[in-house]
Amino acid sequence: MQVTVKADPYDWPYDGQIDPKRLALLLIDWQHDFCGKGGYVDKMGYDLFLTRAGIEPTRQVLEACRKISGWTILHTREGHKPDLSDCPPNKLWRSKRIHAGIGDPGPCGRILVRGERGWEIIEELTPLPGELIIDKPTKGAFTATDLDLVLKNRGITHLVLTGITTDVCVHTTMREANDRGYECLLLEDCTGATDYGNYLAAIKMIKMQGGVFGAVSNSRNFREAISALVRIERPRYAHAR
Ligand code: C5J
Repeated sequence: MQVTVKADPYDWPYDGQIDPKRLALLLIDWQHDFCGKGGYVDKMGYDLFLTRAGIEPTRQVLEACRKISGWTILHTREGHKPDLSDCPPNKLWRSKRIHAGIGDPGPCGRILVRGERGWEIIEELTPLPGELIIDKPTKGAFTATDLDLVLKNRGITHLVLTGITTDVCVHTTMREANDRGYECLLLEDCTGATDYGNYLAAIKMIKMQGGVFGAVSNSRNFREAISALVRIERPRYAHAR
């Protein structure tokens, strides 16, 4: 029996079977700066409700994946070195122009700077020992990082994406992954944008052209697929909690 995730515009993955050894769950930029009070997104004046909406569904997916040993779970963090030497001048200029200057002090420490409170991953989704963390100064997680190398070394070919924000770091990462041949699935209730229209548009873009960047599903469908997998292959996952 094949286990796939009910998704749009095709049941995922394209090659017809979830294989945990070849799959990574990506948790993109679940940092205080993007969904916490006093962080970067808050400082820009956007509604935190939109970027926080995906926290609980993502927590449930994370919990389900953690029950399968060997499953790769990978967190990313956007942020810059304290001296901002890895921050392009135009990115810095734009942020200062809207009074949310990268490196400026704020209620969560210096905005988008590594090591500060705002840069840390929120408590609900804190990485466990053994889970991978990729730090990136960029929107896309494949640029200026060793993400591709890390995934290839593990034989990973399929990615399930969650994170914030849908239209920026999640979309950029999904596009980068798709161009590199990874088979991608975005869980639409496990993500959020700073603008609801942009969220909807970002989801729609993925599904165009027969799934131009992959497919879209939700946390419930994904968790159902995982539990079917564990039931079928119980002897193989006898070590699962
Ligand atoms: C943004 C991100 N929106 N993590 N970063 O600047 O999406």
